[in-house]
Amino acid sequence: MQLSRRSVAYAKALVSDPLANWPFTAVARTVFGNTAGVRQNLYGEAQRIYCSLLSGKSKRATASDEIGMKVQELRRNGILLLDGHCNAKLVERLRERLNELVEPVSEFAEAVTSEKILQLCPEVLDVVDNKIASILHTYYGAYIHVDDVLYRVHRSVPKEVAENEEVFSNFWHCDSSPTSEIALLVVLSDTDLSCGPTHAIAKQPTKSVVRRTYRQRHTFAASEIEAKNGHKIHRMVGKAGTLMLVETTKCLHKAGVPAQGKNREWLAFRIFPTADRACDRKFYKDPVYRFTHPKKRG
Ligand SMILES: O=C(O)CCC(=O)C(=O)O
Ligand SMILES: [Fe+2]
Repeated sequence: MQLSRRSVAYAKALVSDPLANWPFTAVARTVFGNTAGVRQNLYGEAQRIYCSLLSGKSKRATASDEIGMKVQELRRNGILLLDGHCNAKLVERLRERLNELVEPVSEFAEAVTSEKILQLCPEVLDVVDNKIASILHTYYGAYIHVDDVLYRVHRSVPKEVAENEEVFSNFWHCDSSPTSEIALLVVLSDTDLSCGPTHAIAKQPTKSVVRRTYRQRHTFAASEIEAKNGHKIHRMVGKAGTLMLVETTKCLHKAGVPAQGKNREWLAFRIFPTADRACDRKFYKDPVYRFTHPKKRG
């Protein structure tokens, strides 16, 4: 009885959205080496190519050596850490304003939504300064826009809860977004290992783990994999203003869990390439997201 109900539900899901269901999802994991999904990989890569071709030569020009090296690292690993990048005054200003706006979302986290931030604290976009924009322009060979920005405060969670429940993306995962997206994470409070930093695994090791070992978010033992295969786990520690660019669709990652009495205040920008110069470094909802997530946004 139970089985037949499950089969009917599966058959319905398969008919309404075949690409978002098994066996397509399983094939996509093997082909792409991430868990973002079929449409997310196909549309994401198409968008990268389209935007780069249409942005013209100016955005494909060679960058300075310093920027060029950072872009190489970002392309190779899907992860780039910029220690203490934002200046202290900007960090303090944002932190003060965002902490006035923050609201509880659960027992363990507080947040400010994208809509509220853009209305009441639009200076968050100052984080995407000339250096970050140059890195991203060179990386994409295209203009960029910000699709979404979120502020969160993560607080400590009892160990037995954090091990069994997903309280705030604390299980290893790849984001289900178009793979053209890059996340720009910024800590607004000094963050050491006890503050529950973001953890991430580079692109190539993620591919091999997803193809061989990773099955489900809560059963993945990353530290065993690190010890056995030498896959480095990057931990985003640093003083307030430290920033990390991550291809969160292609790199397994998770939130660390703050120890008792500790917390982490952080911002996450979701950035896409665009061929439209007028959108560069501004907030703009990405139309590709509508194709990849037909049910989520109207
Ligand atoms: O560091 C974190 O809290 C997790 C972040 C995350 O999963 C994401 O931004 O996609
Ligand atoms: Fe994530």
